[in-house]
Amino acid sequence: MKSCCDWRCAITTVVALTLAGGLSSGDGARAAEYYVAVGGNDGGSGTAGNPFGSLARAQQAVSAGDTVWIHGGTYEFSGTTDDIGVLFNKSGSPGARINYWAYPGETPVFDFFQLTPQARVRGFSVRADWLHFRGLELRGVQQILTNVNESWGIRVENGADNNVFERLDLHHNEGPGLFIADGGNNLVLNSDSHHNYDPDRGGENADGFGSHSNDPGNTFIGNRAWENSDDGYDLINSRGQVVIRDSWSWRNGYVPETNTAAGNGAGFKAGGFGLNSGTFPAPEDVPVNEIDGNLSFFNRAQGFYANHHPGGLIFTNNTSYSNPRGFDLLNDVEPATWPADHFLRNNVSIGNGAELYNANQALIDDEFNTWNEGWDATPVDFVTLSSAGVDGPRQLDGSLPRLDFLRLAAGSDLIDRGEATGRAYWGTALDLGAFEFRPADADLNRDGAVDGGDFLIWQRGLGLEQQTDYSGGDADGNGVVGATDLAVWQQQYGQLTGPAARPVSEPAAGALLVVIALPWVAWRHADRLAALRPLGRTVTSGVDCHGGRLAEYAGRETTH
Ligand SMILES: [Ca+2]
Ligand SMILES: [Ca+2]
Ligand SMILES: [Ca+2]
Ligand SMILES: [Ca+2]
Repeated sequence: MKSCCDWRCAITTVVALTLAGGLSSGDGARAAEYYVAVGGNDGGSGTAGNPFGSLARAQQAVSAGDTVWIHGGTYEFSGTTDDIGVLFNKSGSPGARINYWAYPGETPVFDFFQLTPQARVRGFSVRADWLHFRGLELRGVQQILTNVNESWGIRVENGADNNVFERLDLHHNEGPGLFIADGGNNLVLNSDSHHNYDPDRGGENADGFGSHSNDPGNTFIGNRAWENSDDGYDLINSRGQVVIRDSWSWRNGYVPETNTAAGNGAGFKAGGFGLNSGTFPAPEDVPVNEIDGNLSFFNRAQGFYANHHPGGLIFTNNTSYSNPRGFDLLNDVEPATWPADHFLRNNVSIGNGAELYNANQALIDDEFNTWNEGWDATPVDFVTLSSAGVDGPRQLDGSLPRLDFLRLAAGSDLIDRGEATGRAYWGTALDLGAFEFRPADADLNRDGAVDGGDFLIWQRGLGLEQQTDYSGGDADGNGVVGATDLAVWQQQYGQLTGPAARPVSEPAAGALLVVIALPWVAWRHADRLAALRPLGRTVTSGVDCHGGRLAEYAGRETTH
């Protein structure tokens, strides 16, 4: 295994290994595949032609490394006896997860609305390790008793470790969509949690996602939380360190689809242990939760909230827009007793009632944010402030939709103004905010010249979507390969050192035809390799993986 320079690198490695385990687990020669379908037969063999009717039956059949393919349709749960829809208590093993995956192109829906015991209800209760859930929809978990707290869509508990929750859609549950009560190194990836509301407690407990475990390494990447009655993401009472990265949160804290106040309404509630310092962990045990690259807007209370956390939380490259409080850094620490300041770098706060709140300068360490250095964010810094499409379809690989919302506009002075954190970037440095600006550049094969070789890449790539770099032909960085990329190529044709070089006049139409017609000897093997290697991009791996300041910060002792 590669060496790690600090804990952030370790977390990245954990995520990489977690995913690798998930992706490889179906490849073992002896791995079996089972099928589940609505109306299937639990007395059958679970084969493609004779599927089981329930996940519970499939779980009896599987061993580590096996995959259960779940067909689309609605799986209804009912009765007054059981308080768990599906209990997962059989583990996979390292490198051999048990996969519970939606059959390709189909959406299995687990509907718990008719499950009505006199108890708090769990849709899925996950009490096992090395499982991978993918492509499932869970809805309708109810609060039956009126004198108890919330129910749960998915409750991760009893020390459940190393599970992956991917591309899940958790909604209209009377409690949190996904709640990690116990266990560590779980990854929640590209999942949605929305319209969850616990009416019998006035909506005070239905978060989109919650992680409240004593075990470290729970990680959230690429998720969306919206229209949940309490918070989007909540890390209160987590003694294990949590990372939330590249995720979105909006319109939390209301009775869903109304403007009626319900629960707390933080987009990202990044920690805290209540108000009684007698219950705080020892200073050395306070988790340094990391909140990086996230977008929070239209929430009822805060975009990002420290929630009295008695120690240094890390907020980097987040964008907070149109919340009453952009970054609320409430910190009840007695500096002589608890460890550190909240650490803020490269964040954007725009259009909030207060861009910064409870920001006691003795208790925060903030530089390179829009409220520092005179870099105020204004609307012209962004392509658009319209949030249209935020709840729209995800990309084919499950990643977040590619929108212009709150992306930096060309020429913004927030581009290349950030401090290095280890996060990948284009250009000469990290930008401020959640979305890195990718300059328009037609040197698609990264060989230092804009010429016919680049045109051929564009031609081959025409129509591609989900582009994240230049290699497929996306010259203007809007994620798709189309006419606007050809326009960039025309503009930059003949340049030798990229877009920063002297502008060259647009080639005449005749020249274009010549370019198309000529056999391009310049298209060599080396060019193809170069095309796969984005220029100027750092990668979050390797030994020197993070900025010295962060590494230094994470390890430092309290001296004040
Ligand atoms: Ca909450
Ligand atoms: Ca940049
Ligand atoms: Ca080139
Ligand atoms: Ca493009």
